[in-house]
Amino acid sequence: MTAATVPGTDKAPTTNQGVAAWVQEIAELTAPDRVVWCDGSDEEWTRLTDQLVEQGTIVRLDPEKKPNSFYAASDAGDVARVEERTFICTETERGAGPTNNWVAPAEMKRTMTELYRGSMKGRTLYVVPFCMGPTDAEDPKLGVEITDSEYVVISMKIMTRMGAHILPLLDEAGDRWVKALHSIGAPLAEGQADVPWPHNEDKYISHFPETREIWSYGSGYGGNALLGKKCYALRIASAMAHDEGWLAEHMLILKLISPEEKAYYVAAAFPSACGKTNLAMLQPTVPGWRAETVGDDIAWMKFGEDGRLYATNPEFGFFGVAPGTNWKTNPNAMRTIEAGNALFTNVALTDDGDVWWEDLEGDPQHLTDWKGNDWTPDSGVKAAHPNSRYTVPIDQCPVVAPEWNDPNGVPISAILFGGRRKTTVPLVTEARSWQHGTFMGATMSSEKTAAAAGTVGEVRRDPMAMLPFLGYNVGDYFAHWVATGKGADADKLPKIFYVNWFRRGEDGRFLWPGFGENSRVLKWCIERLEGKAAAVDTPIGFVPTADQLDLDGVDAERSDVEASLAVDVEEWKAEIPLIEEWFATIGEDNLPTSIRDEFEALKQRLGA
Ligand code: GTP
Ligand code: SPV
Ligand code: MN
Repeated sequence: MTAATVPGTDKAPTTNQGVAAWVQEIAELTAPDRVVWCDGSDEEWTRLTDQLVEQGTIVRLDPEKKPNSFYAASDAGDVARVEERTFICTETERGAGPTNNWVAPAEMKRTMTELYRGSMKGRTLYVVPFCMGPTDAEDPKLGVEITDSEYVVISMKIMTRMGAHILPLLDEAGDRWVKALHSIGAPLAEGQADVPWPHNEDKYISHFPETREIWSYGSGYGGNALLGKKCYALRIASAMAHDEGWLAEHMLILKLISPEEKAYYVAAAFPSACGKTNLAMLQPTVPGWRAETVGDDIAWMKFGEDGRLYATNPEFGFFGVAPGTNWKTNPNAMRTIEAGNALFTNVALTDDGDVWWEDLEGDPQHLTDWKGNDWTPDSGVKAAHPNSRYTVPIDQCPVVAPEWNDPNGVPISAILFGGRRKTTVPLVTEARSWQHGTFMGATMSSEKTAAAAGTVGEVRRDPMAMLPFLGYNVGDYFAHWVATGKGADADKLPKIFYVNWFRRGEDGRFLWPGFGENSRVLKWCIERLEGKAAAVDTPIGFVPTADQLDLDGVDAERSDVEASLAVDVEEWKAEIPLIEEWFATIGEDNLPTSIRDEFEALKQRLGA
């Protein structure tokens, strides 16, 4: 089939010739039955959701319970990001760095071109114009995703600013837009019946940071397929940020309002499934404090004219972990979901057309689990996949900050780094300086979660929670962080803290109650900024005692809180060889000397 014969190819609603030519080129390569330019309208949503219901990919939930909402179950082989199959394709291997899988761009393009050849046969090629971040930004970050998945189109509508209103920006963009190519890699032969979740065993999630392109193949799931999210807003954007002098980070953005009605903005980097969405929608338990949400997963941070660091959320929706979310842990997420317009993936389906997942209220006696099997409490398996998710628009969140869509962003006062560690890392530690905080971020570690395929629970270094999301060399990234601090007015820089909500007692229980109670830790951080709270100067940084935190009415044993705050020098000495190993992976040539200096200073303070 030649391009001219793919119906719809010539219907480009943009004057940007580069976009039209690229769509034509991809239509020619992938050979779909038709090309559809998405407008993001409600009619389009209805048409696509109706079609997906008909195909058996999604199920409409009872509108009385979840208006305009749907349930999808993926194939069991396509449930999470695939880090082993994620590639950073820079001209040199050093460009991608030791933490990424690297293949030279020309070689990757050769391989994938053959995979894409005819990969959309029997399907529709959708063109999705989108913008990451506010559309009225000075330099709006545009993209065009080509996909052959209706599920991806409706997910992109929830997660990004997409559709006809992006076209005027694209018309003016010249070549300042990202080509984001996605195919599930499941062509249909003439007359071949489709399956509910088509995908391909052979998966490639490839990035070309130097030419700002993304090529994704074989997966229809989340971060593999919604290319505006991790692929663009982190991997490609981190490379842009490095070149242009800003930061693209895996961080939530939270607004805290003190009893004196003073607003503070906090950004926090925790690895996948380690509490960003929950902290972003925090309902404080400390009297007098309020919280509002600006973003739950990604922050783009740039210096403003006043010398402060301003953050914007490039996304338009939440792609939240379902299990563990309930009216007690995250009431604001529950209210956001109740408002409707949500897509649930790999949760369980109730007999009365609603959804359920582990730890949600209710005591269902029968469900259809995420694999489509009958489930009862005696089944002995989880009803929802541990990485099951809800996708819902951010503006439905009852505590969304009014300024969430402000193109100038919000000024950040504090940055939190945090991982999931059973031992060693105290509930909260304040860094001595930006450079020390950068060292903390650079050496943070976390137990692996179900958000990525692989072994859950294994401790790995996850610098700034960016290990799977960095589009260039990790050593250059650390240097970029250090330089960001050096180039700024120290008084205006955010203070950096290291937190761990996940420390455990010998019997495995969490020492800290977490969730809304985390507001007590945030209150201490804010009071540190204001010079109002005390701390102990320990070898690893400033750590409060239990007396120095506001624990009035906390839902925890005093001794547990004390244990959560303990700095155990022996445990920290045991971290030293692990950090040494991590730095060896990065390579001394790549590691900034300032980070090495911080490490030597830590060793000295520990007597290690
Ligand atoms: P991604 O969307 O993958 O980036 O995850 P995330 O960082 O947004 O994590 P999320 O807030 O969705 O939380 C992941 C899991 O951690 C859920 O099962 C939560 O219930 C649990 N969790 C979140 N915050 C806390 C906390 O403070 N304490 C404890 N014990 N668990 C928490
Ligand atoms: C994460 O894994 O950090 C997520 C989910 O936020 S995904 O979009 O799949 O990356
Ligand atoms: Mn995430």
